[in-house]
Amino acid sequence: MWESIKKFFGINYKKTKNRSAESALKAMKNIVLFGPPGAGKGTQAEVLKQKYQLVHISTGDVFRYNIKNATALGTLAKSYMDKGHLVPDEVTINILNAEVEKNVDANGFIFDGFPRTAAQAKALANLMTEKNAQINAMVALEVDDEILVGRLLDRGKSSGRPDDANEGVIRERIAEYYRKTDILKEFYQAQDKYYGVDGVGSVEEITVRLRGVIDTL
Ligand code: B4P
Repeated sequence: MWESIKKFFGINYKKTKNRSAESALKAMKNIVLFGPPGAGKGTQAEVLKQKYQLVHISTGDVFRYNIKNATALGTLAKSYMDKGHLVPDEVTINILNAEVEKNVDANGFIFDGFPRTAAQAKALANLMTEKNAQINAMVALEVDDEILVGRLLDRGKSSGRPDDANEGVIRERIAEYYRKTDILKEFYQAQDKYYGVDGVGSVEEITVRLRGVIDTL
């Protein structure tokens, strides 16, 4: 199974015997916070980054910042986000790499909303290998689709986010998740790094559940 997934993602993990590389592997905590749109990734990442002193990278936030500042990247990202589609991999992967490079002294990262495709997962694995680091866990917030739609419509009343304002666009985002993103569970399951957490309850209750996983890493 893992062999076929490795082939699918084109991954070539090199085993290192270098001691400093091994200690880097131990020292850093890198977590992929995963889940469908509206699962609460951004909400929980805000809490967890303080708790564990990790750098929080949200590709969605980077795109929204660029939209707000009317950059070329913002214009491009908006043309996809407004339809509920994913921004192309090449652009998103470059953004992620640049965000990681800005934080060379980090204790580790919370990746929020990245990876979302097979190509992004492959790029993240390669980046970690280059840095003698690894992804310690994919922690997934599990929430029913109808609850997601309700949460996002609710946020749309005040957020000003066009992708939250229209139920059709919200449902397209969820469909895009099942088309391109959901498959990544298998990728991390095959490495024994997948942890599913019930994402329904109060924000505080869910943080306790997430900490129950992260504290064991
Ligand atoms: P993102 O910015 O990643 O965000 P999201 O999917 O909308 O939501 P998230 O899960 O973070 O939910 P949140 O905490 O905000 O993506 C936006 C778009 O950017 C994508 O559709 C795509 O176009 C593009 N994009 C981003 N990354 C990309 C990538 N890697 N590749 C390609 N394209 C990419 O919570 C949602 C709502 O629920 C909030 O209102 C919150 O208050 C509420 N909530 C949270 N927890 C709750 C709880 N426990 N109970 C009740 N409500 C809760």
